[in-house]
Amino acid sequence: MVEGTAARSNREPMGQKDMRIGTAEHEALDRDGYVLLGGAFTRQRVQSLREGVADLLERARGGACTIPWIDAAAGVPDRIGHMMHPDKYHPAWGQWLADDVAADLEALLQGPARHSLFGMLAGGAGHGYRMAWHRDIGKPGASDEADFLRRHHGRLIQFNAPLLEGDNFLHVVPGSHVRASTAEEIAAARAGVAGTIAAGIEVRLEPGDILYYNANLWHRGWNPDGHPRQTLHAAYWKAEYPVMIHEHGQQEALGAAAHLQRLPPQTRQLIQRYLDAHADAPKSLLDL
Ligand SMILES: O=C(O)CCC(=O)C(=O)O
Repeated sequence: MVEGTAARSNREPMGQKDMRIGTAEHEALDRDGYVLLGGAFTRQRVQSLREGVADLLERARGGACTIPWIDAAAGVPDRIGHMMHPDKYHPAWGQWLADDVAADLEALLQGPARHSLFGMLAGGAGHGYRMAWHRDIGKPGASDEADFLRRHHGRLIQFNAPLLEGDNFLHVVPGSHVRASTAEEIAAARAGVAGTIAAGIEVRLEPGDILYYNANLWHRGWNPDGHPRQTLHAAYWKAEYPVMIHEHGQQEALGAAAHLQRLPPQTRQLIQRYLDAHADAPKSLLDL
């Protein structure tokens, strides 16, 4: 890895949400495969999200829902999925999406967005977390790899938004999202956690920041010493994409009438579009 960090675009929190994504942010996403908005959310917003997570952990400890734990006694969760589902939902994330995030997503995708996945990357208690370098749904080495990546670029967006300080656990290879993989990248993926990519950089995030990125950027999660981490992590697609295999199976949980009714309108719309895009025989992105 080179010594480098992702450039940040500092923005006024709140009140500016319609203007947050402009030419510079689109250019960054197209050029680098990611855009980092520094200081995008207020302290109060971060606090409400932390309280939502604390409440979720408390509910899980009480048996109201199930989450994976690194150390249940110490209250340290492992990565949690499906936090928009009724059992793990908290109004803090529904309100945050509606007030602060939905407009960014739709500006970056240049059109209506739909829910795909929403959860939290978590770590702590000295429990090491190491991922191999990867593209999320790519075809490294395929002859049509670059065409495939270009076809879907700007139509999916993923984010990491940390709630704890010093989040430098995501590594990325800038500009790797719309070109064929290099021999080094393919070898790194094959080598698993021992793989290295010289052009990889660490993304340094603090609470209130958000990194929007193309999930087919070469990247990895890397927290070998198991430092505390709570990072909201979610993915959205342009609404016209049918629900695919990797995100399928949420329609029953998300479609419960009482659940939909309690969501703020913009958040409900993101979920409703997922329900509308349901496919009985879902495909892989590789086949779209
Ligand atoms: O830990 C991270 O920030 C990255 C997670 C990741 O790469 C993945 O879920 O595919």
